Amino acid sequence: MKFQYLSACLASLAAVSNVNAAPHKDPEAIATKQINQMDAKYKQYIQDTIKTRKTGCTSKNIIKRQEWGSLSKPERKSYIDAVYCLQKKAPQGRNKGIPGSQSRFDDFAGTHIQQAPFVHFSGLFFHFHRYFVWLYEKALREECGYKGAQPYWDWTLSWKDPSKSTVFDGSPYSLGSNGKKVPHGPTTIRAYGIVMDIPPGTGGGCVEKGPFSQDKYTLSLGPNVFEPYGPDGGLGYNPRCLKRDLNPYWTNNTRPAKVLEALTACQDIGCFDTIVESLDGTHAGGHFGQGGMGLDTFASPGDPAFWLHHGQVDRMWSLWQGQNPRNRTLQTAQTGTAFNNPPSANVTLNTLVDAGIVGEKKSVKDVSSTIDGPFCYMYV
Ligand SMILES: *[C@@H]1O[C@H](CO)[C@@H](O)[C@H](O)[C@H]1NC(C)=O
Ligand SMILES: *[C@@H]1O[C@H](CO)[C@@H](O)[C@H](O)[C@H]1NC(C)=O
Ligand SMILES: *[C@@H]1O[C@H](CO)[C@@H](O)[C@H](O)[C@H]1NC(C)=O
Ligand SMILES: [Cu+2]
Repeated sequence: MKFQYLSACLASLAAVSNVNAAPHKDPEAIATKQINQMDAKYKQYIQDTIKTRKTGCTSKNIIKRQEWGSLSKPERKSYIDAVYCLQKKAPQGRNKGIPGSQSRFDDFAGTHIQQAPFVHFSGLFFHFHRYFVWLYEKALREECGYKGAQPYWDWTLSWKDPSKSTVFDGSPYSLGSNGKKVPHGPTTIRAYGIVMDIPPGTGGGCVEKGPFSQDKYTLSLGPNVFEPYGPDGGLGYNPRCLKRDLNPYWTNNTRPAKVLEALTACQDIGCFDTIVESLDGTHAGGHFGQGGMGLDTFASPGDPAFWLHHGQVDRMWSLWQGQNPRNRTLQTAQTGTAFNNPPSANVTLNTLVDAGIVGEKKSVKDVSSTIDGPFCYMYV
């Protein structure tokens, strides 16, 4: 029965020789269409809310975050140059708990290592990462003269083969290529009480081509969750190349149907978080699909692609909030430690989000909206 349906479907696809012409047969095309409708509803909400405003976040000053591939080549170049700039700026964290930091860029990676046990598998996951990406965007703009917005990586455009993504295609307008293909076994990761073997992907060595390849970027911090561990709990200086290991097995978990499932399954943020952070969910799919530093749930911001991946995670939260903003924007759930271990207080709107040395503490309430608190941006 299943096979008959499949062959009929393939026959009809072959007949029109255009997958998009038969969207009723392709579950991913159907999911994409529904995600686009949710995206339109989200944008409408933001635009309707700010259009009559004279002060605060208005339609004049809102920052519009775009998908990486929709930026022009000069725009992508200016983003890459700003990241290089941050990687050359003097660190501020060396005598503040991040002894291995060589730059402002490393300050951010070190802050993530420090905060990791509180901001993953917890009620602070979305809040911390929203604030953290915003602080990074702010540093690029204010410390490195970047004029644009933080871009995002829409995984659903490249889930079948991430090496074809504009983020990882290795061109001068990407964030560098896959890692060099080197034979290797699985990587065992240990974090938050989880032990997991990640099977090898399609690369595994140093980024070969494009920005952030071996000759252009040296990673300073980590690893924290796989061997050989870096010194001082990953916060010491451990110079080496940036590795990647693009892996379609994992990016399969970022396909449109998975994104749609996460966006539609839950009315409450605890449920939504559990689906997004699940090991077979979209968040892990993007990290593990990138491989290399992406496997390190503590030190992963050392790969510049982290910031585009978490742009998309934040976009998913924004889309979910935007479907029922009055109910969902200020929801909280869970506690402030991974799997509530060790046990900690419930997260409330007054809980403080700690950004260590890269930003002052802000309340959960303040970072819950991208337009009502100190932030003023949207995803387009
Ligand atoms: C992706 O995952 C689905 C569901 O787990 C599976 O049916 C499918 O074969 C996978 N596709 C690829 C290309 O691995
Ligand atoms: C949101 O809606 C749910 C029911 O779907 C309700 O239980 C909850 O109290 C609402 N939350 C807020 C913050 O309005
Ligand atoms: C924390 O949240 C749980 C689940 O929502 C609730 O059962 C518990 O009473 C809360 N604890 C406190 C101290 O508010
Ligand atoms: Cu994180």
